Amino acid sequence: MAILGILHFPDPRLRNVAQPVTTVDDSVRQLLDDMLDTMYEAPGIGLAATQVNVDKRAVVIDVSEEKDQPLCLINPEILDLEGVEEMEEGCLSVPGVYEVVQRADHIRLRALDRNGQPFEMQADGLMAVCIQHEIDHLDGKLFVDYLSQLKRTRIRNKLEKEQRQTSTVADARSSHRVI
Ligand code: GNR
Ligand code: NI
Repeated sequence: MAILGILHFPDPRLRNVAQPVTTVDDSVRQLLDDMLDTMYEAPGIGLAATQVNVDKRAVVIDVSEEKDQPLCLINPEILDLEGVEEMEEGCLSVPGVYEVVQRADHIRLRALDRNGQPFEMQADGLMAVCIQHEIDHLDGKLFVDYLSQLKRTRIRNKLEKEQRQTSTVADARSSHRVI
């Protein structure tokens, strides 16, 4: 069990385009387990390796109510997109921000499972939105990229301010100062 640190917008490392996984070995399975722990703890319904600063095309998702249906996608590829839907999205890398984004509402995809076996699946609704959101992360893309420049700038300013405050508090704590 390990909880990994999650990068926050506008960290440039979130813009990295992740490398395909060449061999699904124990170290990749360990990464997926740590990502699941981190996602459930956050809590979130998905997490991409890019968000925990790992340069691999690996994603974990669980959109179930009971949080008992983990899905691991390695090297996911969209085969087909259909329809349009609007959903309010959030992102663990953009904490506290929720905005409506338009995406396909039905997708088909191919990926490797945690044993390295290729499989295909279809998804719609929240699962389809979440998979597209996670594959975007692997391509260095964030949901705020679909918003207007004005909204994105405001979000960046707000998060930068919060991050300055958080690091001031951390500095004070580590030097035993009271602020
Ligand atoms: O927890 C999350 N919720 C969410 C809600 C609507 C659309 C996408 C998501 S994914 C997000 C977790 C996350 O940041 N994954 O990258
Ligand atoms: Ni996200």
